Amino acid sequence: NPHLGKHVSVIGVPMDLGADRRGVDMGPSAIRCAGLEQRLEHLGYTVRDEGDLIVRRAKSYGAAPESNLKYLYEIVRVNSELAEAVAGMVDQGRFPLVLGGDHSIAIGTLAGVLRRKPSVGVIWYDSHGDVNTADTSPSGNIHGMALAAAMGYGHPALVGIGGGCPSVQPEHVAIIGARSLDPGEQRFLKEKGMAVYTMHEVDKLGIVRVMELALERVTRGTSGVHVSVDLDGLDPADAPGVGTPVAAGISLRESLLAMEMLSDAGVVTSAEFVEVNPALDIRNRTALAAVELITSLFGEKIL
Ligand code: EXY
Ligand code: MN
Ligand code: MN
Ligand code: MN
Repeated sequence: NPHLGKHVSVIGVPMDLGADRRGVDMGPSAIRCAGLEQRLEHLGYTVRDEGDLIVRRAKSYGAAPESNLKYLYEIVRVNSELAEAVAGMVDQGRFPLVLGGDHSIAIGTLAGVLRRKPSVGVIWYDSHGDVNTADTSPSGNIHGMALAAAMGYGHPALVGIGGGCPSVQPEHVAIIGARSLDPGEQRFLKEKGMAVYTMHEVDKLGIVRVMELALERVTRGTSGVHVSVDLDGLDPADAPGVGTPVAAGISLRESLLAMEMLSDAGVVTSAEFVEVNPALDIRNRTALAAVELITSLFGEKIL
């Protein structure tokens, strides 16, 4: 177990403004409720729960007047706080584990990580690409723009989160599980030559080969790997409680194996689990799946 003996800081971000649909703000609570802390302690980690950031939700925080970006300024404010918190955890040698919340919080997590590890690799486990910008977004929902913003593309207020931190490099990213990409996103991904393992590759090559290829991609020329898991990457049968479910996804079994392979590689330095929506869930199944994925990522073995 490559992480064992390490210290973990858990921080919750009850954000749903980036999704513009209520419910994912309850994600951090549902994941804690599913037994996260005890499970990590059982694996031998020292866990410090830093609590939740405060997210203010009011109509007056609506779209920025000059753009179609919904709740832009509150999302920027919360993500700036998150970036500070995450950078602080890295400084203290603690593993940042961020609980969402909608996927817009990846901008803050990555900004914090990038300030300390300017060439971090990124695993983006998601049914979506999240590489829209204000110009290509069909919805104005910022969670669909998170990866683009972390790469330095999009509204200056989003790109500027973290105060001029470096950007994620396209060659350091692997997207896994994609099956819903907007036309503008398809153009972006091709133009930047990004590694996208869609469901086509997952089905054709199998999750093991896909993870081998993805690991090769995110470890070449990087220091450390950030794992960003959007629970909608999983099949809705295994993770029904997500804001934007997309059919024909990665199974929980395959996803657990994917996390185990990331753990075995011994390269992961931060992680986030996002888009759990308890309001749409069945008996907290999606939060329980998130906890299983987290413990697998942290080296839990069956035997
Ligand atoms: N691509 C669509 C949009 O930009 O509105 C849907 C994005 C959903 C994003 C989810 C969290 O990954
Ligand atoms: Mn996402
Ligand atoms: Mn998604
Ligand atoms: Mn930045």
